[in-house]
Amino acid sequence: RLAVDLGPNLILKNPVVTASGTFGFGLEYAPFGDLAALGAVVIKSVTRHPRRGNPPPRLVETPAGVLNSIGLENPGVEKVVKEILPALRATGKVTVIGSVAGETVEEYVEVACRLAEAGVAALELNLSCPNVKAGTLFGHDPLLAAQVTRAVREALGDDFPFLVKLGVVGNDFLAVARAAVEAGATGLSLINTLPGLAVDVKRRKLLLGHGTGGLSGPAIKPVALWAVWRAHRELQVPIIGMGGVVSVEDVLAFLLCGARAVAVGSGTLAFPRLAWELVEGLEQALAKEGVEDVRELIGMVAEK
Ligand code: RRO
Repeated sequence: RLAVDLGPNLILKNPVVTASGTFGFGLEYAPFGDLAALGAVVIKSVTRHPRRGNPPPRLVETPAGVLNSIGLENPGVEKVVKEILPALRATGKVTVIGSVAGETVEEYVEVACRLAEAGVAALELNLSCPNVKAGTLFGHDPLLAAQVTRAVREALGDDFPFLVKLGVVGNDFLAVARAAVEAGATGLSLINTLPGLAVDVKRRKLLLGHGTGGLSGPAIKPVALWAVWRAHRELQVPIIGMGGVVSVEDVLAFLLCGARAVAVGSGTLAFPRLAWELVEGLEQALAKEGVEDVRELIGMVAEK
């Protein structure tokens, strides 16, 4: 009843996945539930070399949601392939989606190939990190998005599934998405965090150590639903939808707008068991409404 198809060679047992970043490399959450029971675990974005990330503070809670400025902290692809992915696999039959970041086309290609060789089920190309230099370079320009996507597609061969992750501020996201799909991306992940900041009024100073950050949580949910709905209508490709998901109702809203999978992000920071509860809650909601197959709901929102 819950299985969804997220592109060539990529069937998920259910549509609930974790958003890159907020779930670390998955291992941090293994004490809270069986990672293999989730649709997939999307790991933190990985670069060629280790990165220390931005200065603290790197997280600020606001009533609208969480601001982060992690700055792409990660241990580098070598350690991820040699230590982290084997450890994740040792916990069970987890569907792992690797997330790739970089500053150049060559870096994206190298990291993508290393993760693919290490056996991840699919990849997400993160073209939209708001917190590092060049983080959004490729995601703000259809030509650059096409260039990096084509290079990764050629390196991975024809059948390997990979999605491109985009933000929706500072770009014409549909034009970028279309260019990426035409260049070989099999799907989209929508949306990354929105640019934002918080002010320490007493000290007349920006609160985050990096100054600016990326906003996630309830404030961005309507924006994310809009982006998923638009991309589904225009491009008809598999989409992982995310932004402010905390309830089964939110999961259903994203599915109805055209997402084939739905990611939980900052919601899991406050409530680590959220992803598992959503899988169970979704199963119960479908049974209650007599929906035989979750795929019946995808993109079925009426416009009036
Ligand atoms: O690491 C981060 O600061 C970060 C990344 Br790579 C991203 O894609 N989105 C985000 O909100 N933070």
